[in-house]
Amino acid sequence: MAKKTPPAPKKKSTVHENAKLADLERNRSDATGQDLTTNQGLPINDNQNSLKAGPRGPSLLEDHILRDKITHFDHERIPERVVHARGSGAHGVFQVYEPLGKLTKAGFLNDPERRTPVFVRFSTVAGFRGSTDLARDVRGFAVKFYTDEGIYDLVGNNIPVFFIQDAMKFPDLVHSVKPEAHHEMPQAASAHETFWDFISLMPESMHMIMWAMSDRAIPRSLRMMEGFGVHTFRFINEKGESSFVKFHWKPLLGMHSVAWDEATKISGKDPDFHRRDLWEAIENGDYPEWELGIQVVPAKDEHKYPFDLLDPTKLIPEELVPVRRVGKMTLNRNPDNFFAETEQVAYDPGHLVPGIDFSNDPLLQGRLFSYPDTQLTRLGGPNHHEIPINRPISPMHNNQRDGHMRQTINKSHINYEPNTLGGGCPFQAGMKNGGFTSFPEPMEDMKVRAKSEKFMDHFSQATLFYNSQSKPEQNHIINALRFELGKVDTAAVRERMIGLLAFVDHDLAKQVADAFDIDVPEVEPPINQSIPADTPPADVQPYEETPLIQRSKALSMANTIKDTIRTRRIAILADADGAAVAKTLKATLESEGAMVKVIAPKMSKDVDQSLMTSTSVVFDAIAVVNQDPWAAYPDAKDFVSDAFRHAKAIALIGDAVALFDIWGMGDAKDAPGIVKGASGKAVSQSFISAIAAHRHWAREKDPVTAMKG
Ligand code: HDE
Repeated sequence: MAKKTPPAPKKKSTVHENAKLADLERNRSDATGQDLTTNQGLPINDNQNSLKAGPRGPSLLEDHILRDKITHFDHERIPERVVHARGSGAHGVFQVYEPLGKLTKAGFLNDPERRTPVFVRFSTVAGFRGSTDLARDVRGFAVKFYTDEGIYDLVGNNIPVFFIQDAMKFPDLVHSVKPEAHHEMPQAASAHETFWDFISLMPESMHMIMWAMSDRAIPRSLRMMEGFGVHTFRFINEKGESSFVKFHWKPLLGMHSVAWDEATKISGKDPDFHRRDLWEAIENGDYPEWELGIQVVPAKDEHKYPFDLLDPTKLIPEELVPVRRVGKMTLNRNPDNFFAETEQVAYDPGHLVPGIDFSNDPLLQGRLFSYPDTQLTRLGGPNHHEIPINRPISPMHNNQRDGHMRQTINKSHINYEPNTLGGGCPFQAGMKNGGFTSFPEPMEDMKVRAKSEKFMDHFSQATLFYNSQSKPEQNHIINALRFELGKVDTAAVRERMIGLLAFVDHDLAKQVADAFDIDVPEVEPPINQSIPADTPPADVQPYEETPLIQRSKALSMANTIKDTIRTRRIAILADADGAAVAKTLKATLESEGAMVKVIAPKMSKDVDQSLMTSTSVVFDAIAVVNQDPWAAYPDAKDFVSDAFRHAKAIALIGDAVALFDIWGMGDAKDAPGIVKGASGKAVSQSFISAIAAHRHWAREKDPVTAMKG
């Protein structure tokens, strides 16, 4: 699939980037060449011994140096985020391709020369701050834009829909998925009773469940996942005209995932796998890039679709409203200090700039309250906007004062408005000076606790998602559900889930039920269920003729870019006899942008890792040079058989192919994605194509059928 080349920016201006860098610089501390001091700047003479009444006597309360050190240490931790506690961040820039003035007056979306600084934090939702990166979970994808008109936060996820339709249910959802209240287990996993008990009673979650059980929930890399604003927002242009908009982030490296068995093994071998991958890519200059996409719905079409634009459990199929790619974000700098930047960053969907506004999505409306509220506890008070990572680059003036940890020293005693003593300042900006105005949406209705009728269709898009998956992707969903429900003790919960799945797709329900010997109830299928097998994917039919589209090409990761091995991690197993072959192959793969490690039984010059310290689950592909010495090592067998099980490209060079017979994997040597040749040169081109294809899922076996023999 050809990669779209974005139009080159006319001229690069770094003025805004520099403003943020200078702002952060003022707060950076560098101790190189400096003496140790207390927090008050008192030079410290002895950092080894506390002050005592004699060498064997008790410590003295007067030891202000010990107290200065220990008091600060005692308060080093702040509460972790209630959700999204585990995260990794990076700085970067955003640049729009061409002015979007017809749609929005937002300055950063209108000046292609402006490089707007951004800080992005990716996260998992359910686990604690130290939990594994490879949990089956939604990933947060939160972007803070430091624009000329103030901070704009696009606080999204890597899945375009959500579990629930109304903020009222969020605490229930989160309580159910977090570790259970009595014994605080399991960590970072939805595979437990309380979650599925809740879900089995929430049919509105079924679309999201399809995504969460798909490979989207176990990404290969944070750099290789899509991002979504989820809710419908509004654009407003200079004329005050409004349209609805959904935001997308499209990764230029394509979207890729790992296998579930691999994810569980990575969690043991390298729980920081995603964090490390992001950090290393940026350190190596392989800057992750995403294009910003927008789906725009004119105001007049608000009620045109069979779903409600305000319903966060629905997406707008790209076949109905194409995604227009309007700009590019590049992450180009790792934080200097995890706590100061990644931990203290405070996102808020309520941080808006003129030209962008909310819709009435009831989930979004609830979020507007939650984010600033939670920061009061997490960051300790109302001045968290003064923390360097949260400060806007645009000037900030108002009459708010005081509070915990106030940093700003406001000079005037005039802290009210209107005033004459301060010359009336700070003035209301007014619209002409870029003052923010909400879209004047007409409102007249009864106060009710209710939802619009279109919110009640809980299954059509769950079925659309399932229908749109390739066969291996469908199998992964089935197996994820078998795994998750297999961790549920209460039979009635499992049965309720099978009942809900039957509304999504009868065969899906049947295959999941097969692992538990549950009968699938006969249910009235939703309108677009059980489409004929020969229906081509990505049918585009005008809405007037077909109210619900049946398959969407954009929903399957099988259709993502597969033309590059850039930044892919490749292991070459080669001892001294294979060193020359390894060296040439490594050079060829690196010239294509891959990251290659040579692995031998022992560490030595030209060897990056020993067999003992490495594992194939942290690589995308492996090559084995020669049969010797690998046949003698059980670890080498695990290395290769895992790579085979996880459907990775494997190159067998020289007589390495014999290993498959020695290890009882003889049938496997002719499977897809296995490349054989006498030398590195002989295999390199086919190996590169096999790696670019990412995974060769045709090799997988159905675990339940396999168990049955
Ligand atoms: Fe959040 N969410 N959320 N959320 N969310 C938080 O805010 C909340 C929702 C998302 O890297 C919290 O600062 C409510 C949808 C991300 O710092 C909290 C509801 C989406 C992050 C909160 C939702 C998100 C958060 C916890 C339903 C995708 C991490 C700490 C009404 C569009 C941001 C914090 C970061 C974090 C509340 C639903 C994304 C508790 C009440 C939908 C990426 O305020």
